[in-house]
Amino acid sequence: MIIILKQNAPRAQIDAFCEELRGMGFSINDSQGAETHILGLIGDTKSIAESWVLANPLVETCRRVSEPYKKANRKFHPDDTVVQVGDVKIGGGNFAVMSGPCSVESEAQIVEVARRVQKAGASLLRGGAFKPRTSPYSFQGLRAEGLELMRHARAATGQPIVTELMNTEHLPLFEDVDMIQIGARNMQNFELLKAVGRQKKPVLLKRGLSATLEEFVMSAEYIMAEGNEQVVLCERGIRTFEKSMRNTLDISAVPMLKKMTHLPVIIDPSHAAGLSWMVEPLAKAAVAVGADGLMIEVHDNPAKALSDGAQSLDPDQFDALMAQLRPELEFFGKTLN
Ligand SMILES: [Mn+2]
Repeated sequence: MIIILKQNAPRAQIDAFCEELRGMGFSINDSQGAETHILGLIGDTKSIAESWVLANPLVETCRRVSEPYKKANRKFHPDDTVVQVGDVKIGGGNFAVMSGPCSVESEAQIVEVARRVQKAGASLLRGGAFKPRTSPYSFQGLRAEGLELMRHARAATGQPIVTELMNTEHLPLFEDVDMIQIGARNMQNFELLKAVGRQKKPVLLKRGLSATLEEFVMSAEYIMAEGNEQVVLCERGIRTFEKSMRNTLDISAVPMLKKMTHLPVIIDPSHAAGLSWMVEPLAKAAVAVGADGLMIEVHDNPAKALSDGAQSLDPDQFDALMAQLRPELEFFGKTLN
C-alpha cells in the first residue's frame, strides 16, 4: 500500500504516524519527492483498512499496490533514482558510459583501454576478472589478479571500476571495487543478491537471458530489501528463436522498466547482438528509447581477445561511436558524465 501525504504535513506528526504503522508490523519506505510525499508500506497490508488510513488528517489518499515488487516500484518512489558511482551519476537525466574489455588480460591492455575509453567519454571502466563462461574449457579470467590490474587502471585514469561478482565467497576481494556487477547467469542467484544487498556499493544487475521483466525487477527487489537501493538495471539481450545474432535486444524493456520502477536502466548492445558492427545502431536506439547509460565492450585488439572479440569495438571505433552519440544525447537532453 502507498499512502500519499498532504503537502506540508508536519514532520513530527508524520514520524508519529510512521511509528504507529511500524508498531502494526509494517516496514516503511519514506519517499519525499519534488511534488509528493509517499509512505510505502511493506508487509501484509490486507489487515489494514483504507478507511482507517484515510481518516488520518495527514493523508491525502492511499492506494493498494498489487505488484509484488515494492521498493523498486515507481508507485513507491515517483522520482527517478540517481545512482552515484564515485563522481559519476547514472539516471535522472545523467547518462553514463561504462566501457572496457570483456576480460582483463594484462596490465598493459587494461591501462591502454582505460585511457582510450576515458578520452572518448566513458566515465566508468568495465572489465571482467571472474568470468562466467558457457564452457569450462574457455578462459575463466585472471580472477584476483584481474581485480588487481583493474585497480592499477583506476590509479592511472581515476575512472571508477565495474566488475562482476560470481560468488559470495569472493566478496572480500571486491572491497575496493566501485560498482559490483551481477551477471545475467546469476540474476536469480538469490543468496548472491542478498549478499550484495547487505553491502553498500552500487550494483549493476543484468537481466537473465530468459527472465521476464517482472522476474528481473524482483531480483532488484531482493537487493533493495536488504537495504541497498543503489541498483542499476541492464538489458543485455534475451534468448529468442532468432539465430542470426547472439541474443535479441529487448529495446522495449527500457520504457517498460522505467514505468515499472524508478531505477536507472542501461543497455549493453555488445552482448545483445554479439556483433561489433551492430553496437553503433543499438547504442543509438538505446539513447533514443530513454536509457540512462550504455555498457560497451572495447578491446585494444579484438581479433586477439581471449573472450567476446567478435562483439568488441577497437578504441578507434569507440571514438567514432562516442562522436555520434554526443549530439544525440544533447538532442534528448541527457548529460554525459
Ligand atoms: Mn563479454
